Amino acid sequence: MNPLLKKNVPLPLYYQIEEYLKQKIEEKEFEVGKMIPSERELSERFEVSRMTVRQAVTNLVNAGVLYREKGKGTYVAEKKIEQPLKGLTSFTEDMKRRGMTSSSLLLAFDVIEAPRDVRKKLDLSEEGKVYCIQRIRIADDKPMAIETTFMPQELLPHLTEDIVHGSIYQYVEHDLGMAISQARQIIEARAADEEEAEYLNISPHSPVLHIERKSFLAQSVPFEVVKSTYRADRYKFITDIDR
Ligand code: 16G
Repeated sequence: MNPLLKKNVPLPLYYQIEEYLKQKIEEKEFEVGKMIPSERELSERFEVSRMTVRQAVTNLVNAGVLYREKGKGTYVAEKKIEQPLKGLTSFTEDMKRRGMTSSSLLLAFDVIEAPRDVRKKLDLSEEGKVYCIQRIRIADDKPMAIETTFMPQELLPHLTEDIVHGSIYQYVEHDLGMAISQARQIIEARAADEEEAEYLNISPHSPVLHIERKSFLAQSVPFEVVKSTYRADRYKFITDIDR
């Protein structure tokens, strides 16, 4: 038996190889953005079949620890951003806290008749108009999410493209002096469609996290419904739970 693997433990070989690769990444022997040894090299190193190695590598690719480049090899992915599910923060604040620079690419800034579901969620009348703002949120020059924000026009009559290039939360709180008090957020897993994949720079059908947030000002006045698509290979959401 190869000394790198343990025989007397009830852990499958591919799992042990996964753990080995993760440890090498943690110890920075395999560096972010660099290629890991080929399947052939790894199968020789562990003295196992290439199928076993492939299983381990595929699992780590699916978990976002590694990524494959067609015709080249398998590389170490950047560590995912850990986003706490506590505290109602904005993208700009989240990135700043991590020492990253945030920016947005504005895809759309329109005033439209609210779609039915949005109208209901924002407690609007039949004629209620909303801003429909679509932004790609970028951190350190990399696209992280596509966000579509709906906000009642009558609540923010002077909103401009310039403002939404920056931080909407900053504008609402600091410039308008309105307090953002709470939100409800739903997270679901999905596969990226063609358009999302292109904007997020991932392959079509890659896993993404779809998040819908409805946020309120004081006195439970809803002020935004935001539908976003986050790269599942770049983000994980963390929550502490008490019993
Ligand atoms: C976050 C929020 C989004 C909010 C935005 C404001 C999620 C899923 N979404 O991206 O609801 O509108 O921040 O960001 O957390 P800004 O102040 O930088 O414009």
